[in-house]
Amino acid sequence: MTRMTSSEAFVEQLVAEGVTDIFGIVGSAYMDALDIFPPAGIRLISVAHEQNAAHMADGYSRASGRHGVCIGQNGPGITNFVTAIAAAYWAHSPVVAITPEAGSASTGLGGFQETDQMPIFSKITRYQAHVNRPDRIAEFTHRAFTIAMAERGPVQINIPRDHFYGEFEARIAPSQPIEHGPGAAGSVEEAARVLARAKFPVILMGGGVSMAGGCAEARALAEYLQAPVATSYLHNDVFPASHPLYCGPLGYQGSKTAMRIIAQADAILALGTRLGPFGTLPQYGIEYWPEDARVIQVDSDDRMLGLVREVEVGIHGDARATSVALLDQLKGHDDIVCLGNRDQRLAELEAQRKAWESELDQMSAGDASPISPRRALRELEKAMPADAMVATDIGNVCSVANSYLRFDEPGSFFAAMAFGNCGYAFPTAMGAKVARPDRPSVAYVGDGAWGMSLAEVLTCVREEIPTVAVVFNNGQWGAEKKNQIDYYADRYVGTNLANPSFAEIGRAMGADGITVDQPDQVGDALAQAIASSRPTVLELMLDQDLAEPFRRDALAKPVRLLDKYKDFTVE
Ligand SMILES: Cc1ncc(C[n+]2csc(CCOP(=O)(O)OP(=O)(O)O)c2C)c(N)n1
Ligand SMILES: [Mg+2]
Repeated sequence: MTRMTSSEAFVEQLVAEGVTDIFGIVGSAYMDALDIFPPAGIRLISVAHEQNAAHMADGYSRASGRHGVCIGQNGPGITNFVTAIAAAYWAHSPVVAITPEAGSASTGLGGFQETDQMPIFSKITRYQAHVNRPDRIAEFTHRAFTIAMAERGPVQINIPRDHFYGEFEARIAPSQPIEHGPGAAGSVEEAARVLARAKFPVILMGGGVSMAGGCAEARALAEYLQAPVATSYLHNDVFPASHPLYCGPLGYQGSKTAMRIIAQADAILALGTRLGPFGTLPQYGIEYWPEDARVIQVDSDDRMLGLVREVEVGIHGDARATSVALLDQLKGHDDIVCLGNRDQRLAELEAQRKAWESELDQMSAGDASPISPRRALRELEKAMPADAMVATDIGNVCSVANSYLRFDEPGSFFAAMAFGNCGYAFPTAMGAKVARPDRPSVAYVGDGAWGMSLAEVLTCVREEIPTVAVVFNNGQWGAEKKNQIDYYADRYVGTNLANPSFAEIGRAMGADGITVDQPDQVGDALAQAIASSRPTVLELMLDQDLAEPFRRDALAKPVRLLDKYKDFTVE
């Protein structure tokens, strides 16, 4: 025990948890602690909006495998976090939101910048600590950091601003990593029996595989069975795209190869995926989920087992440890059925892969100006350096990118995941760049969503974070306009955009700005932006072509009963 002030105990605990970077906006509420960030070796990355600070913390954690931390002023600074913490929750990112609160002496009096900060985050965090006494600040901080990583999600440390002051004897705990095991032995044995008997096993790998650091172990299992591997929605980077067993991603704008292969499976090993409902919806008119297949699901969160789809074997285990245990078990089987038909299965995979690639090539061949979205995505794909990290936003063009984003290393793809908020990609790519300055970091963003993010170009310049924003300028909130085209007889309400030059705005903010309207210049422009090591806004002038909408599953043709609205239907 050492005598310290509350701010010192808090900052020392951050140091013990390995914190070196915190994203946020300065505020009086925590200034006493902030004052000693520099001597503690902690950098405050000062941003333009707190939502983006929390997205940056998310990107930082996804790129580094460490905690991402954000902080802001009590009240409005903290409520600005909400959208990004919800996004981190569904991305399973260990983000630590430090939320200074109005002073405890005046709680409930409606003083300055007061709101009850605990209920707001109650459904989007894994753990909430309210620091009820200054002398417990290090203890609560330690607990929050431990749970964020163990349970893979955001946590909140809520600190009444007066609790940064005070003196006491404090103990600083070392950071405490918690390992998950392979799951119950009986379940692993049962799963191995199911896999050994299967004629056409397919492995579906989700984010849990890379979060567990288990990509190599999962790959070894796939190779042993010679089982094709599909990746779950927006987790394209958990298996190497160049591997002969890889089929590509499932879900919206995913790979037809993956869909046509998984449709043939008689057993599915769902590894580190909750089988999210949006990620397994029919696509391209293909009802690919094989309803009769035997399903084994492995997840480190027991609540995910059997949640969305019924499973025959549910294993509460870590994707890495369970892969190792399953492979061990399978090595004890001398009757693995699918090894007998390996050549037919691999030939089928190769045929499906060729068919989908040539379909993609055909769809991506347009050479007009403005550029067709698919051509732009193909050119970006070809020019993307192997070590690049790519974050994608929510929008029509960004979603189509799912078919064109291939990676050989885990920790390379940071999509907006299931919360699906516009404005996710750019700050996330910035956070990733802070975590991994040695790797190029690129965000794909639609022009509508860019309006939510572009202020952070200021941060890129001020804080020297050379992120590349590829802005798809199609003059529309395209993904939503597509619904008005398909369901509302082209009645456009709020979906057309009149844009300035985003490249010029970028330059005015001190970044580089490039506008490209010729398809054959896209790749060079990306290469130039990455090589320059300067924050760059790369604006691509696209045509207004739109792919399939997001939510055919959830929309219906309009019905109007009142006379006044009778024309607002479709034929
Ligand atoms: C914060 C937020 N607001 C609104 C939406 C609804 N939404 C989904 S996609 C989309 C349009 C995106 O337009 P843009 O960024 O220009 O990309 P495009 O679809 O044109 O490629 C909107 C408004 C959302 N997902 N998130
Ligand atoms: Mg757009």
